[in-house]
Amino acid sequence: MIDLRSDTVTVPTDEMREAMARAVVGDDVYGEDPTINQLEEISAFKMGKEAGLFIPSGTMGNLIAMLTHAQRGDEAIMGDQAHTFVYEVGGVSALGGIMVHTVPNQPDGTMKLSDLQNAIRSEDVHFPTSRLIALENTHNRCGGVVISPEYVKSVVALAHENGLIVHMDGARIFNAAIKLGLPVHKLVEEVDSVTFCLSKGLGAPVGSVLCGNHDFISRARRIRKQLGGGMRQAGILAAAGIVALETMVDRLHEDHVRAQTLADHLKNIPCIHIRENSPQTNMLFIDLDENDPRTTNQVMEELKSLGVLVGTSKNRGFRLVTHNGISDQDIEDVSSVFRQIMTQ
Ligand code: TLP
Repeated sequence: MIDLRSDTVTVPTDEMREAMARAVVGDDVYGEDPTINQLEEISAFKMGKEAGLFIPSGTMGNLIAMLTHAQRGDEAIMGDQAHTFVYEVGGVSALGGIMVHTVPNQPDGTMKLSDLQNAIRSEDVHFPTSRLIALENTHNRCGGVVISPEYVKSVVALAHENGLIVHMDGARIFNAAIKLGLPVHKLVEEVDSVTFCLSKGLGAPVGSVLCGNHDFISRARRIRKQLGGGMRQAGILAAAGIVALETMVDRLHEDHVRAQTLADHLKNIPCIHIRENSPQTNMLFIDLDENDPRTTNQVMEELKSLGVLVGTSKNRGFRLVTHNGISDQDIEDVSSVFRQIMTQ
């Protein structure tokens, strides 16, 4: 099977497995796992923040960040296509009593500054308190698109002027940094907190890291424990994360090139439309022509029967994600399979 459903399907490299076997571990709830401490330090340094916190998943990282920044009845402003709004099971509201206030995401993944400004509540006894703005980079549902540091800066300026905090869901922030050719800290230097994932394009089996200042991270540590996310000898997982940061960042460029090659092949196939702006990083979004009589599910099943797994996207769309498990030959094979089923 050639699995293009997500970069979450990557498996640990041999080097990660060796590091996992050798990892020195301790009880992390006591702060005594040296490998986790090392991962947190490396992560904070890379993000240009004071401290880091190892978290089981990106979803829990975003949840912990928002529960730490906001109280029950506060409002979190985010895009209507944000992962935190669409794909996180409403956790911030269900578990934190935080109201979500969405504003439209533009096709480039940004939100208009005027929409953000209008979403910020004035001081009034009737209103919830606007507490934070959440950003996402790369932006998943908008096509794996890259958000520029200049835009982030303008959102943070607006937020801080109004007393709001900014959290960045940087699940794939390293893809954005590689695409822009900038050190990753340049993409997050203004934000108050950032989560990034080790278990997507970077290939580690488990884990994300939340970074911010010392005070925020010590409060986040308590919330992680409250949610049941305090892990014990999880240095065995952090060891893979360290290898991921050391060996897997620069190769993300290969995933971006392969996504572009796939787009170049597929654009010549009848009834396939490459979505505008796609691909910018490792996600290619395509749409099935409305004249094709098949449903996306039918096409997905046909692809599967020929050994190709893809994800679906809104309307008649598919998401194809390149990652460490996808080779140049796989790209050629996937293109042939698409050609076969679209021209039969
Ligand atoms: N995204 C997954 C699915 O949940 C959709 C995927 O396959 O892309 N932020 C962003 C921007 C993400 O794309 C994801 C995962 C997360 C957070 C959550 O990470 P995990 O899966 O570790 O909870």
